[in-house]
Amino acid sequence: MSATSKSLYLSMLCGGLMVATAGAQTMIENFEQYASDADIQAVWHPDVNATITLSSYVADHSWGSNSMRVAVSMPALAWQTTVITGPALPAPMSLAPTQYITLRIVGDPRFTNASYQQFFIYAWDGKGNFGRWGAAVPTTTLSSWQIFNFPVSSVTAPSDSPGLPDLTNIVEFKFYIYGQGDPAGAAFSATIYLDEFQVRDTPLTEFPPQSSIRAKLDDFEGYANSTAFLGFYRYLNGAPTTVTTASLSTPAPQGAKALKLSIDFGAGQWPWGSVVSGTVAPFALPTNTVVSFWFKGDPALAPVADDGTVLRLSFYDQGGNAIHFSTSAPVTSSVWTKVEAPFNQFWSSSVVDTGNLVQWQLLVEGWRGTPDSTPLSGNFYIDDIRGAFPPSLGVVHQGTDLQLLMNNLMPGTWYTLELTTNFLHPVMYSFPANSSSEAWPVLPEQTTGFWRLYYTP
Ligand SMILES: [Ca+2]
Ligand SMILES: [Ca+2]
Repeated sequence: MSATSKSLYLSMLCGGLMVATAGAQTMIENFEQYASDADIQAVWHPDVNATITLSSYVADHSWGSNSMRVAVSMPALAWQTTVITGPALPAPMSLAPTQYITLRIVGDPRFTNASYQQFFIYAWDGKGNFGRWGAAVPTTTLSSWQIFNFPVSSVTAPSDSPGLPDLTNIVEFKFYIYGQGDPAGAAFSATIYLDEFQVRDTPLTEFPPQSSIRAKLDDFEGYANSTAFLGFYRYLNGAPTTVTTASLSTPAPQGAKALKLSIDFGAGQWPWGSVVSGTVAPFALPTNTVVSFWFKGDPALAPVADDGTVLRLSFYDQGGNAIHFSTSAPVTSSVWTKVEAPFNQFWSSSVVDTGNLVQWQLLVEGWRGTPDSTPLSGNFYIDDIRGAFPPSLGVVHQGTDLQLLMNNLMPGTWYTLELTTNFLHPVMYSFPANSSSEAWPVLPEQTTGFWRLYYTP
């Protein structure tokens, strides 16, 4: 017995060590080693349009008490850019394509003065080649820390680089802050903060706790007319040559109203039109969610349909990152189709906080086509966008007793719980969920039990 325990203990320890390796990260700079402005200015060197100082402004979940404050002035010059040069690394670094370059950053709403505002991390190799990763400078009006996670594999070579860097021999990093496009906007000054510049095997994510679910996204019953609809939704089209017009349509597969999108697709390739919802209180799409909606397309598009003929439903988190579900067949179908989108069929090119989504978008793309494709119009109908959330069951210990734990409940929804010990005499209880999780006692004398929990949408 003791040999078994010993080998079990050892195998658990190995598991722990492997996890540690898989979660490896290298902190390149966290600004904790500096005691004064002079200390940080001796190591990091801005150009004449920036001043760097040591700051005690740090993110809630960061380690330590220091960040770098960068005050920049952006004259009204096309492509105005400030460069902050970091120290030569103590030893060359090797970055794996599967890793992430991660940085904490606080942006500044004053960057909205510019028609182009990007923050880039540049990396040099030992032979003078360099590449970069970048994203828009955050301009949220709520001053707060954001996280950039750039896949190492997404490195690109700027036009003035002799070539992509050798990622196994990185010797120096610099930060480039673009603060003007062409033509330049008005001159402005801004302040950003940087911290915890690191290389990680996984993206750094610090999402807030998951919000509650939102069963009904929209059934379009609540809008008196298209003006009321456009008080909540706005149009977003792929190009000015595509025009979307929304109205309410009767009859509908649910209630009395459905949404009608009349889209005049412009000439050329990839034309798309969409409506984007207003921002709502954060809601979650748990991983067992099935989103469903009714859709009716337009056979007028059938002659031009190709792999660019797509219906897409997207959900956005508070950082503007989206998950998408797309399907093609309903776009050219003249009959109402109930489209079901399980969570695992949504896709994304970024890290999305699916526990706190705040917006959705309904998009129809006409075709991939060719540069010669001619304009064409179509009418599309949508109704009753909702999420279904199968509840889950588990038996857990509560002190010395057992209890049945019911999760993924929708507060306010009536559920039916069936209990049986022998399948002959099931007992049924109906109850309204008061929260997303509820417990049911298991009687001490009960040695066998079968439970079933369900609701009727
Ligand atoms: Ca720090
Ligand atoms: Ca409806």
